[in-house]
Amino acid sequence: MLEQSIQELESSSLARIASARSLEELEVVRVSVLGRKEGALTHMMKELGKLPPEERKSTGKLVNAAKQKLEEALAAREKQFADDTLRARLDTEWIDLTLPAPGPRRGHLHPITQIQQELEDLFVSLGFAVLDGPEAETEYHNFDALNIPATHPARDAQDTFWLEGSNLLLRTHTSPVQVRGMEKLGPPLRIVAPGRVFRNESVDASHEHTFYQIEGMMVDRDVSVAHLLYFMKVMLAGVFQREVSVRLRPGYFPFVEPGFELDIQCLLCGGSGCPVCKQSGWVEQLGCGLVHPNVLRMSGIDPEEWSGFAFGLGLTRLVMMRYGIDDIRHLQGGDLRFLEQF
Ligand code: 2NL
Repeated sequence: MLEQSIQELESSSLARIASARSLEELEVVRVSVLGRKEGALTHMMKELGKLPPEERKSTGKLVNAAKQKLEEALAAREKQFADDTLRARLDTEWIDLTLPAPGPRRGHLHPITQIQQELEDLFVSLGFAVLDGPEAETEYHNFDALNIPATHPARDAQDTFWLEGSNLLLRTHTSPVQVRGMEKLGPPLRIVAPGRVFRNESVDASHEHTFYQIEGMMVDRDVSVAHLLYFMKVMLAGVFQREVSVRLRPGYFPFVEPGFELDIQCLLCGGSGCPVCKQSGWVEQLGCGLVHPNVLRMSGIDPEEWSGFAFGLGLTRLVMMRYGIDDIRHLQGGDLRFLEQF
């Protein structure tokens, strides 16, 4: 009786193994036949103990033979699936060994560096010299020489990184480079000072402790706001590759008098109002003014004989404006998927 069930189970299981169409289906068959709890053959093996001893041996042999046969059939079918998968891959994937090697991957300059170098070239073409200076500065060059009083909040440790064990600080603007330029070159002069500057601020969505700016100044006889406006318009037209309309508003910086905030008419909407210009039609672009007489005097230039204009702007804002980038963190982060677009 049991012998016949074994035969039947064996042949039906072999048929199921042969018709299984995937590894998953094969696993279902394995569990239902050889599974430790539910397997039909496993159940039969447990039944053997109930047989009289003389039958137990021969039937046991049969069950074991069936088990071995089924295990082999399962393994063979499993290998067949693996072989089929591999063959399918070999049929679709191939490597062209005659292709030339791709070569080393080229990097490129960060968009902030690109715009800095463009501005340097532009100002050189206008007769300006590009100056460099220390990032760790004296209190005198960063503050006193710029007419920034000891009571000014910028001089507080909350706003400036002071270096321990020296009188030095991390420059908060590139103005000290221009102070050094005035001291060294004397008038007349045209200089720009691009570079990295530092503020002691907690970092959030719109604040970084390290950022990039460019400042510039021209000192000569009878320099006026008209000269200032001319150079600002040439600079902005160069950056944005088109004519720009500008307007001046009063602005306070201790080192200029008068001081201005310069806005450009929004490049995205042309002045009719959009989210970028917050519906005003104008976007703040830079600070500027005529160099304060105290500042000229402290660097050894006679304000009765000479006058000058000066300006300063952040390079990040300029890049964002040029490419229509809405989040400052894209530029500060190192994600190459973003940076490789430029
Ligand atoms: C801003 C405004 C400005 C200056 C920077 C300057 C430098 C010297 C003398 C006079 Cl040595 N002025 N620089 C003048 C006006 C504005 O920067 O918003 N910068 C990011």
